[in-house]
Amino acid sequence: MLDSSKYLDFSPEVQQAKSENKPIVALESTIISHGMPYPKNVATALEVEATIRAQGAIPATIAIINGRLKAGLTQQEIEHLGKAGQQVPKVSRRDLPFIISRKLDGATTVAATMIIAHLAGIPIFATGGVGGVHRGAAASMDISADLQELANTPVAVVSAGVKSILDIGLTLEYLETYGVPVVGYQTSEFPAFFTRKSGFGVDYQVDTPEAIAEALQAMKDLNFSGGMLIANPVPQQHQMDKTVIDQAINQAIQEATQQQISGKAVTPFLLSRIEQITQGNSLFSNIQLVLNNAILASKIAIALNKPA
Ligand code: PSU
Ligand code: MN
Repeated sequence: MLDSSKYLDFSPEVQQAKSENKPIVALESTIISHGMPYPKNVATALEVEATIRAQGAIPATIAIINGRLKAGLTQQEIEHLGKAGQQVPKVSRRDLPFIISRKLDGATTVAATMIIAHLAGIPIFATGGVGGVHRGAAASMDISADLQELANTPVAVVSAGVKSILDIGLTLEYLETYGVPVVGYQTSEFPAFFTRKSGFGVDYQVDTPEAIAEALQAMKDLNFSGGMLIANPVPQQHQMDKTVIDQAINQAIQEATQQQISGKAVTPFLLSRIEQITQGNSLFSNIQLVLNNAILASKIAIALNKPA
């Protein structure tokens, strides 16, 4: 039998929640170190945790500290990941073995967070946006490892869709090929992170957390291997102007091409340039949609915990 305790530590709060069978929501840490600037990244991470507790669930922020996989961080550890920012390695699936063996710190992407959440027995995870198929991927082959993780690891991810730094249509095609259900929460349209609409539909519109939990329970009972992508649109009042955000994204992509940014640096580069170009307006929307996702993930975690 798999023994993850050699590598994985639970925080006291998450340990207790597990022993009392309380609902738990996993959170990622690349968004802290690489997705937002200090000190708003730390304030947001703590506010997301508080939001989950206020809903009646327990947050488990996931990262790697000194080579140990962590389900649940201390406030000091969150502060460290936020302050050290880009100096903390961004860790996806392929990086995990070496960050562990070299006893380094790591900020986990959606893919790595799903792996650790699964080891920790946490089936639901809230974030802002997931990685996907980049524009121009036919030439660059830049496709986030997040999509393969959604195909293989049974953890449901609540996001606000994907940013149009990606090719949204190809991202959805990829998910279809790998059998990942794409669910719209109270929407029939897949959201584009900063805006509620993308022009693409979802596979299933689901209107209650309980109905999402029922579908997840069926996947679990039938031992399905992959996850689910739950798309929760940014609240109407925090949505961005489409023209403004499209222009910022196009400019950021153009700069990335000119500066020959490649590999794992692409997504963090685009995120920080978009924030600078929009003079912080996109950061505000980003924070609001993450909080909104934390609330929905908490409700799903609570619904999953109720006996059927
Ligand atoms: N997209 C966002 N915000 C983010 C990320 C993506 O809108 O913070 C982060 C997530 O951690 C995601 C990772 O898992 O970037 C994807 O990186 P890549 O495209 O290199 O796989
Ligand atoms: Mn990539």
